Amino acid sequence: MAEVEGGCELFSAGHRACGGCGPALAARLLLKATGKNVIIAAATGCMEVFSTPYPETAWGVPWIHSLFENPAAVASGIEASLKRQGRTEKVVCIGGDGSTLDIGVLCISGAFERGHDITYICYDNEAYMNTGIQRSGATPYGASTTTSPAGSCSLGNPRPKKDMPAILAAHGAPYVATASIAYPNDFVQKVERAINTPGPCYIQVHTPCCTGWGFESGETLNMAKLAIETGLWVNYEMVDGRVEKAKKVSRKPVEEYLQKQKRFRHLFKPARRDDVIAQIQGIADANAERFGIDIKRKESSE
Ligand SMILES: Cc1ncc(C[n+]2csc(CCOP(=O)(O)OP(=O)(O)O)c2C)c(N)n1
Ligand code: SF4
Repeated sequence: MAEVEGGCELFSAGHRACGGCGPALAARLLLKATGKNVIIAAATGCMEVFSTPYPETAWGVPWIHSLFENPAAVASGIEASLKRQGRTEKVVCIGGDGSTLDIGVLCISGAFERGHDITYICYDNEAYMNTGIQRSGATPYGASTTTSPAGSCSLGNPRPKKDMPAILAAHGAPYVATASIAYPNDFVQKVERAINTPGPCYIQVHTPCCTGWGFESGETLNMAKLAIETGLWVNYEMVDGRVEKAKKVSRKPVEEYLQKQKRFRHLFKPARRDDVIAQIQGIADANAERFGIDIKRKESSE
């Protein structure tokens, strides 16, 4: 692990993220994994805004921002140029879930189909946070956002999360993984593996947003951990399209996660919506089945 360079974090403190921001921690961990020999292509979004208010920057490595939908195209050009010059820098894209799962899909698909040697990191805070908490393709079923507001005619977001890892695995990506800031060493190791795997690689890291989800800023890591413990987020690796490793858990009921966040408050007040909570439990159960994450209790010998 590159850890720190000359006693300094490569992603420095003093940026303008909310206290307890999950994506800010992901950026710090990302640069611990890459070290200095990297060029970052960044999308528009919270991370770009809080980390690079001109003329300041928190990034202690070369960093370029263009348009919301563009980082994969920009990274493709950088990678092709570096290859031609015989240079060794790694090329890493970083974008939020709105940029990655919705608006940037065309450029990402093109970069992966062409086989560029890049690593794409999506920090998944499950909505378009920078512009005021609009739903994205990664917003979970039942969450209230400003464009899927819960009310008398709506139970919140009506669609499940889009399966972006599977979409990019289907492009022939040699390495695709999910990670969580609740398990920092695992995330760092996955970034190291991705940047050292030739070809286009993808990591989607779960990064709770205290402001958009509605929980206390000191609870960010607990929220990330609960997502995994309930099975609503699964940490796994896919090599050449096959799931190789998924983190096993003794699952908790999804309620323990939902009731701690304002975006799901309407499922508990003014009246409990057991039907919707059961549907969300069904999503966690399906995840557990698909990835085989349940730690089985020992059968009684009697
Ligand atoms: C093509 C385009 N559409 C919309 C915007 C406005 N915009 C800027 S940031 C942003 C939200 C970004 O959401 P996400 O990618 O999820 O990152 P987050 O803010 O959550 O970190 C939007 C919609 C834009 N800059 N460009
Ligand atoms: S709104 Fe969310 S993602 Fe944006 S800086 Fe605040 S905590 Fe971070």
